[in-house]
Amino acid sequence: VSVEQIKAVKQEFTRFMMMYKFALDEMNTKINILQEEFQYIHSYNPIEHTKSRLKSPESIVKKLRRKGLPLSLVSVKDQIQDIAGIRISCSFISDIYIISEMLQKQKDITVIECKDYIEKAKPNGYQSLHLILEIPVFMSDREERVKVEVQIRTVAMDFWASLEHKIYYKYEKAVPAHLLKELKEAADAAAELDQKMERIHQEVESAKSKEEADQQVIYID
Ligand code: 0O2
Repeated sequence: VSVEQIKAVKQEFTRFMMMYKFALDEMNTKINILQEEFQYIHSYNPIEHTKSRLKSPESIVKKLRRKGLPLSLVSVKDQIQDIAGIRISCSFISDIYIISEMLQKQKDITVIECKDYIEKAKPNGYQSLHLILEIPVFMSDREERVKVEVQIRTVAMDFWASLEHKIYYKYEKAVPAHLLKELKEAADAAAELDQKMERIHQEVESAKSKEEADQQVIYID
């Protein structure tokens, strides 16, 4: 293999990853717009925080190997759906579905997949709403449709998932049974807390709406 060939491959890969970076930028802008506008109209912010990342080349290669796929950009583009990933943490369960709906309704977004691990949690207790969305990215000489994975969850679900992820990697995927049991109990406790917070939130929101409606009534003597 010549130096020129290596240079060309490197350049092609950098261009390929740039496409995902632009898709992340676009999706982040969409989320920021929703957040800002929602805050203005409803006087509350449905998003606690967001975090986005591009999958590292090492993780991409690992995933290709795990799935038994060939090492090519075509198979990466077709088969790996989370090269560009955004995680949105919300305060309440209802916020998750509000954000998801607002994104899914946008005309330039194609919904490739929607996995609801809130409606039906994973056996280990994992909860989250996963969307695979495709958006157009316009570059100097071409237009590409690029996939972005959006994970939407509550702060409690996120807290649990980060601990579980750490434990999973610490024990190199052979987590002791007692820890798995405790993690499942923690997930159930987090789900219960989310439901309780949701009930309180709904009560406060309906009191707020009633107050606003009352203020709009004009009394004429
Ligand atoms: P990382 O390190 O976050 O990138 P896929 O493997 O993505 O093609 P799969 O497994 O059907 O297909 O996707 P799914 O179920 O939508 O899960 C994808 C991502 O969700 C994972 O990415 C994790 O980020 C998260 N996730 C799913 N299950 C769990 C879980 O049990 N615990 C935690 N902590 N996170 C989970 P990666 O690529 O596995 O990992």
